[in-house]
Amino acid sequence: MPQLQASPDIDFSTATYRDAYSRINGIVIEGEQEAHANYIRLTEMLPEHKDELLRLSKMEARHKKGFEACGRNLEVTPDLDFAQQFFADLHRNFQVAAEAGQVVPCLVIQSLIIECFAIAAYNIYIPVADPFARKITEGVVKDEYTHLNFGEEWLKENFNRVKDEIEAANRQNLPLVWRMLNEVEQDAKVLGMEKEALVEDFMIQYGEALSNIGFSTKDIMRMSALGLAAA
Ligand code: PL3
Ligand code: FE2
Ligand code: FE2
Repeated sequence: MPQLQASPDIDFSTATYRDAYSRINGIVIEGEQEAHANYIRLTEMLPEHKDELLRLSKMEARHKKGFEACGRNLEVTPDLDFAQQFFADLHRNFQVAAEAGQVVPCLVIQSLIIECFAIAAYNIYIPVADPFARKITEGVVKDEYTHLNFGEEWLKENFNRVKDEIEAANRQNLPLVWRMLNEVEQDAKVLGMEKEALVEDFMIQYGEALSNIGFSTKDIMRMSALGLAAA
């Protein structure tokens, strides 16, 4: 069970490790930056939750700073151009929904899909991270569960009214996650993270979230299988 070992045998100073880290580090910095912006944008659609959403957005800004420090610690420059491309499709779908005032796809994209993706990635990364990054990531992942919970709670309260919209947002955006996983597979492997473990953890987090919101097991199977064949 290499993923569970406390001190994996990884040399964090090799050119290969640092090259892969420049893209992964770029991805998490860009992801945290977009999450920060997305929670601020959500205040326009959910003014009654403004204070809570601003609190979440500030946490995302802190996460970004933490991961910037992880890159600096390894003397790596994050590849932010690559990272913007990596998130471009999800980013566009969020913007289009926000402009149309559609809160449901925005919550599905940010609070369900992106947060579950982050939780899976951070959980798998922690046991293979360098000691500095491990400490930072352990703090970050705790926060991400509260962000996921925000989306779950709102979607659960409005479940009957928004069920179809959640399914539509899932159909549009979940296949993008599998594409993103494929794009990051090689670099993640260099960092000691297996794609299978990422997929498995993501499926568990996402399935649990859908279940908490009110979907049946049958719905969850149907929804989370979408596009998975491509992974
Ligand atoms: C929202 O709070 C955070 C959004 C960040 C999304 C990150 C996705 C990461 C996928 C890349 C897998 C490698 C992770 C390595 C961890 C440092
Ligand atoms: Fe975050
Ligand atoms: Fe988050």
